[in-house]
Amino acid sequence: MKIYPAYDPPEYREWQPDPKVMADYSARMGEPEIEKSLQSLGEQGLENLYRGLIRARIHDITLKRWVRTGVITKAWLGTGEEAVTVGACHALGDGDVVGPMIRNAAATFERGLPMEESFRSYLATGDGVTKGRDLHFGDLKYGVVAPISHVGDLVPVCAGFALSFQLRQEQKVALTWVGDGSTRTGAVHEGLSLASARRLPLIVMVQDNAVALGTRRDPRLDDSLRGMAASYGVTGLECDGNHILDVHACVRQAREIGGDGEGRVVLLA
Ligand SMILES: Cc1ncc(C[n+]2csc(CCOP(=O)(O)OP(=O)(O)O)c2C)c(N)n1
Ligand SMILES: [Mg+2]
Repeated sequence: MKIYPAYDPPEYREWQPDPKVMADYSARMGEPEIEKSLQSLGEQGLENLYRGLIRARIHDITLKRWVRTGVITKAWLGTGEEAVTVGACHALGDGDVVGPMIRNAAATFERGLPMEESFRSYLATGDGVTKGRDLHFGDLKYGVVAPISHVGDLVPVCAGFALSFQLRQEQKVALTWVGDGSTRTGAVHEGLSLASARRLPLIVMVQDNAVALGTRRDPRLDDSLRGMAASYGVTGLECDGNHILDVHACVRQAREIGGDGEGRVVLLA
């Protein structure tokens, strides 16, 4: 039989692990916070993390195939950035709320929505959560806020959720992801300013992939991103966004800070 390139992503043929990446990953393993995450996850938790990574990749492979075979014209993928979404979701508690951008679509199914909802949204079928109206989807039943197309807007929305948790004295946090490019929007500024002033239990994960929709980021933004937490007077943490245990450890810490009433954390990944 023949394997058609449209169905078999070529990047998986003859794939070899990169020894440096593997070594860098392993070198972090003895660190105390990563050790704490390993303890809290246990064997089942680790397997669930792995399942989450695979689910995210399968989701993207499906969408990519659909684009290549003309089923849909465009898809937003999180390929290569799965850890930052999956690791974060697995560090949250049951009642916490997430606001994923479409690159974080995996957050929807890590929080319990069936993966089919993503496909229904892309196909605009009438039986989906958005009833075919939008490919941006979520479901508050699972604590997943649906994004809109405008990048950055989930920050003030999630700050609102965090405010409701604080007012009701609920030990919950709201977490959202924001791309490095999107950190420059007014909405992010507004949401972070509110979270800072009110010490809201909000975790903003800056997903710093050094591109904004394919446009390379100006390196002058590096210092600004690193100084972002300090400039808003919020706690800043940094993790390797490709290291799922490091991501888990950082979000776990951010959540503990939220639970202490200190609230707001900007996490640079
Ligand atoms: C408010 C707003 N301005 C512009 C756009 C168009 N747009 C979509 S994605 C994107 C770049 C986002 O860059 P980044 O936040 O770094 O995300 P990445 O592409 O790296 O995931 C832009 C400008 C938009 N969706 N919303
Ligand atoms: Mg980016």
